[in-house]
Amino acid sequence: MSVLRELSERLQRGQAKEVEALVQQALDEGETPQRILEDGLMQGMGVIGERFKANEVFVPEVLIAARAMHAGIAVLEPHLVSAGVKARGKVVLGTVKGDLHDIGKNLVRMMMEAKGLAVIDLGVDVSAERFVRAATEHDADIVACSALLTTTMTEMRHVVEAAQAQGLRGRVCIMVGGAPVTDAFREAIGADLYAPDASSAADAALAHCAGRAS
Ligand code: B1M
Repeated sequence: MSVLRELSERLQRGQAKEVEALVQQALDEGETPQRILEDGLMQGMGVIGERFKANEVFVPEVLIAARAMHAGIAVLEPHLVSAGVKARGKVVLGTVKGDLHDIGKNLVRMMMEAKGLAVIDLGVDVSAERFVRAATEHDADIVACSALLTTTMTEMRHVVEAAQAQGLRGRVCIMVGGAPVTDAFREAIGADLYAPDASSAADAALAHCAGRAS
């Protein structure tokens, strides 16, 4: 089995130590950092994302695979930086003001990172003003808002309004998601993208950034 294939499979099994060692082995064998990232780590996490969407694996398996992915990226990161590998897009992510739920948001971050997107994670209880400030500071492509409560999902409207007030609409895409959020709600508040799960959120974000780049 090739080292990249084994890397992908060990990652899917969440074997962080083995993933670290295989990333180092692949580097020693002369694989490029880009290929290790895309054909090893991201490929493995992509399989997990698809299986999660199909209800074949669940939150714990995704979290364990993501931990293995982070272990591999930690070994790879200095080589990625020196090889000048660029992120495919920039996302400012957070759970909206008043809401402390972060398990789904963290899955969204992991899936997005696995697709090669740079994610600035603002954490939980994030005000509309903070989302917009961070989007400006980081020159983000996407502001991604998560909410788990029917009482806090209305905060997403404030994010759209704050982006509008700062002249960011049209420049920054606003994506919304979380258990009570629907596409009809997205439309009602004037946000741009809705995704029902973490894997679809990463796909939609990547498609948006790829569309902007071309
Ligand atoms: Co809370 N809670 N909770 N809670 N909690 C719910 C959400 C609730 C449905 C439970 C219930 O009553 N049955 C209910 C909400 C009711 C409603 O508004 N409709 C509820 C409540 C009421 C509350 C409190 C108000 C309880 C209280 O104190 N009286 C309180 C609020 C605190 C606050 O936020 N201010 C509260 C507190 C908590 C804990 C702190 C104890 C804990 C959170 C821990 C944490 O996140 N670190 C907690 C938990 C764990 C839950 C449940 C049990 C699980 C939520 C979860 O993590 N699911 C939940 C009941 C349930 O769902 N069974 C519940 C797993 C996660 C992977 O799914 O986050 O939906 P989810 O993410 C999905 C998708 O939604 C999507 O992708 C993910 C997976 O693919 N997604 C996005 C998420 N964000 C996205 C963003 C995107 C795209 C997709 O684009 C940007």
